[in-house]
Amino acid sequence: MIDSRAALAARIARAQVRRMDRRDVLRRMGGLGLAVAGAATLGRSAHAHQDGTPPATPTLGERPDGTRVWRVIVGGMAMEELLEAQAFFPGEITINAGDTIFFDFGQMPGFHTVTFPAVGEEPPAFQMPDPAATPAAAGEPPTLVYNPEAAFPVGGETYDGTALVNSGVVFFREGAPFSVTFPEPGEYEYLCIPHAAVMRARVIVQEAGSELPMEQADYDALAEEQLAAILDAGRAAAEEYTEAAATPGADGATVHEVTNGAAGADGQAQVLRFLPEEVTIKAGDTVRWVHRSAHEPHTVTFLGGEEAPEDVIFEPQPAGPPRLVQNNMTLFPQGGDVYNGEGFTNSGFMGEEMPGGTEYELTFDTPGEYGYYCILHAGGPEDPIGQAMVGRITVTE
Ligand SMILES: [Cu+2]
Repeated sequence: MIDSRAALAARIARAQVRRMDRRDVLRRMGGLGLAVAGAATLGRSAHAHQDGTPPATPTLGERPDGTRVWRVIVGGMAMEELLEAQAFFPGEITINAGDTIFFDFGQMPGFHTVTFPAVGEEPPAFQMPDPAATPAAAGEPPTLVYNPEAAFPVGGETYDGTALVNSGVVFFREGAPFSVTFPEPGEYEYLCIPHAAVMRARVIVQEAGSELPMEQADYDALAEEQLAAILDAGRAAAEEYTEAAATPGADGATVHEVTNGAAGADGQAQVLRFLPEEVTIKAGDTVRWVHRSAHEPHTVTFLGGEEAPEDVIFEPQPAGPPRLVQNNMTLFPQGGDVYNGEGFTNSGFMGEEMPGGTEYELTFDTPGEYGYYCILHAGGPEDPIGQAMVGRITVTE
């Protein structure tokens, strides 16, 4: 698990050789441009969208042929509080055969998909072992790639239950709106693949011309209520961990506990923060980060003078979309258990069933100020505290 410095430097060098200029890749993919330049991180996508033009929005309501266009909102966010709501709003909608639903990813989209698997079938896996990679040596982790069936659009925009329809990850849509038309009556479950643990919802399609139980305005009001309840649960979760609990450690040192992301409302509310963000300790003390975010992974990452690694490496292909390779530098723990400001030091993805587990400890033996960040929810440790998932440890004599 713990690389030597030399091995680590070699891995960084390898990763940089493989890393392509992201904008170049995106241009080849069809000019996705700035809006996706930081595709995998919430923080960067937020910056990029300030320059983007708003996506075209389909006209809601009745069409000349009597069918309707409805709206469901995909996820929600309170950016200024670093809270994310992982749900569809409303969670259930009843429409008629022939109607269309516009899935609104919003102006500040999260890392979401809208995915209707064929009825009775499992949704595509999000990541998988790279089919093109040579098998990993014993003890080495396999290379993972994002499954193109999950990351990119599949199946057009008509869903009748017989075949997969997937929006792909919103960042790869270049702002193109995603709407689905439902020609066949039935009850259809759908989900967001990256947040499959909690982000699931349902469309009920009645016979054409049936009486509708609710209007769009009713669903909008319901959506607002559901979003507010989830964000409130996130606020309550954040308030539980405002202080770093201190417990005695070895040799008179102290262990300070920092919460690495909290969750509420059964995981639909995600607090994308370290709680508390700033902790002052004495040289020799240990910080223990505890992951409390249910299914949402986070990292604790100190760059130690190295360049910030990309989490996803884009590899252009002769045809079709690029391969999206998961960087093992970010996924797996790196560095030792003492940090003095030098050397890339990373918890790996934390969470149950994640390589970094639910607890991560580092001892600090050298006075100084050490900024750190979550690779998945900030651009780097220099992002301002409070505007992305970053934190700071101040070590005194
Ligand atoms: Cu995070």
